[in-house]
Amino acid sequence: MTLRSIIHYPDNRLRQLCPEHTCFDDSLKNLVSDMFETMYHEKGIGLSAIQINVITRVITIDVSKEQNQRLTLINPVIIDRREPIVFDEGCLSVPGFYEKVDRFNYIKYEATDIDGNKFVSEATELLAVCIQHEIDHLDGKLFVDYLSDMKRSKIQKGLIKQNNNNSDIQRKENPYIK
Ligand code: QAP
Ligand code: CO
Repeated sequence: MTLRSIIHYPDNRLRQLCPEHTCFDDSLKNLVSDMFETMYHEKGIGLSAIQINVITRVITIDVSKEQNQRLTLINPVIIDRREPIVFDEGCLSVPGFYEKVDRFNYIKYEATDIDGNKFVSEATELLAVCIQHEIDHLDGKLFVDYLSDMKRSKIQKGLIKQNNNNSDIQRKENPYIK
């Protein structure tokens, strides 16, 4: 188990279209275990592999209060959606910002589990919204894309400031930042 670092908006690496995941082996189990560890550590309810710079269609979710109901979705596809709702969303890649987004309150979806078995399931409310949000990540999409230009640029400005202030990587690699 290893904590991985999360890529923050507006990093362009979050804009890639992730290809289907094809290999159901120990390296997948290792990836999923690192994703849960990182997600719990950062107090998240959902994480997509692309957020830790692994470009493949793998998602980890746990929306339970006790943080003990792990859901791993590989190559998930929504096959039915009903009941539009507006949901106040955040994202581990957009830390500190929350905005209302149009989603669906019910989805039916298919996915593959960690052992490579395909299944169909349904979700409502927070879990349904979380799955919609995470599948967007796999297509290079972020919740900020649904916002007005003004709201999005305010968030972008705030995060660029944050990233410059607290990034050890930038400090080490960029001699111009003191
Ligand atoms: C996506 O988001 C989601 O800003 C998962 O400072 C969010 O886990 C789906 C988080 C809401 C449905 C509804 C965000 C943690 C976690 C932050 C997350 C932060 C710390 C976000
Ligand atoms: Co997110």
